[in-house]
Amino acid sequence: MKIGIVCYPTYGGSGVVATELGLGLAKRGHQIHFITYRRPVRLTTFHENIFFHEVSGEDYPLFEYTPYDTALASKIIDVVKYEELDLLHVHYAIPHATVAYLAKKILLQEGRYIPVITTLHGTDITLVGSNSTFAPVVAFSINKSDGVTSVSENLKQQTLETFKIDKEIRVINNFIDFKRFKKLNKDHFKMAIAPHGEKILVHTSNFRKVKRVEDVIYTFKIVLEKVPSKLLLVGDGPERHRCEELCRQLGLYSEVRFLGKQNAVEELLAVSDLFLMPSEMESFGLAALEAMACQLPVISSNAGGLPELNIHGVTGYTTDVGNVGQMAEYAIELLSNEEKYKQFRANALARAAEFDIDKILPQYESYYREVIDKALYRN
Ligand code: GMT
Repeated sequence: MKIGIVCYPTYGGSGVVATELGLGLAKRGHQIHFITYRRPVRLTTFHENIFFHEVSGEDYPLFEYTPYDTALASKIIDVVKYEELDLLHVHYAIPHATVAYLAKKILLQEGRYIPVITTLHGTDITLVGSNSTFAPVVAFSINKSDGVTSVSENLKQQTLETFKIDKEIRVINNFIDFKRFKKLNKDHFKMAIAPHGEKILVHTSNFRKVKRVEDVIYTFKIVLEKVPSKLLLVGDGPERHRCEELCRQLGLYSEVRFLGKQNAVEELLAVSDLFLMPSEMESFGLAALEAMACQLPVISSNAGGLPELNIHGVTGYTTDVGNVGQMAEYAIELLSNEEKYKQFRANALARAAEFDIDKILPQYESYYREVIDKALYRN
């Protein structure tokens, strides 16, 4: 198939999933066309089946903001026509589902029907999409997509509760590539971070409010009273500065390392012992899946789709949002009981294996075929 992928090219989970999906599909022989304003961060290797079409906005003194949506729609029309795409798969509803609909309508006038699949990733529904600034347009655009997928059952239910949706929503979970995310032997690195054999707790995110990184720090503070440990904070975003200040105020700064954005996250996960994800909302929790693939048990909140991934008492523990005392208690329990910890580690890996890229990609492929077949019938 010739597939156009529209996504945010940044470190956000939706862009990561879209890029890994494109890479995986290209390896399976499909031709993939990324259409976005910058080369996606995870698109680092050359592949003969991968093409990148950059959307560039025109600056004009009249525009306070460059009209990206218009430029994106025009680029989509171009790529669909000249590359003869079979399908357009847009990730994150805002504004991609809306722009895809506009492009589809324009192409239809020229006698070409391009089927569109929208994948809902989370905040495009829960945090941003449900806001009245966007809601009517988001609902309309989802309903106008030829196919809609959601990354968890919970997000599907939230979408149906938030909007009046007359489309079937197919749940296709996030996935993981075990060639990249696996337990690596990085003992020298571990020694540098924790020279006295301290346990290493880790959190990776884009440091937005919804991630509640402060809860990670408060949890760590309690753990540190009982278990000699270090905390790795990986990623960057609006809350990072406040978190750095909090660590200073709590006298933790020398026990915590802020590592900023990292490309080789798997190397940091490889040296860690426990992953923390206290999010306010999380449609799936890709970062937790990456950690589990590297054999890390997860202590997370029970928000959104997290309990679908992190099985309480099996792969880690889940608690109510903000219950740092309980999170710390669970962390201390796991880090102090070697037998239990080993079992949870094995369970985390086994659970992650259920989301192996080789299991999830075929679900996308067969959904693509279904949607394309329906569109051909329409023509
Ligand atoms: O919130 C993020 O970390 C970024 C966000 C995005 O849309 O880029 O991630 C969402 O999509 C990921 C991939 O499907 C999911 O694994 C994350 O759980 C989800 N984040 C939230 O729901 C907050």
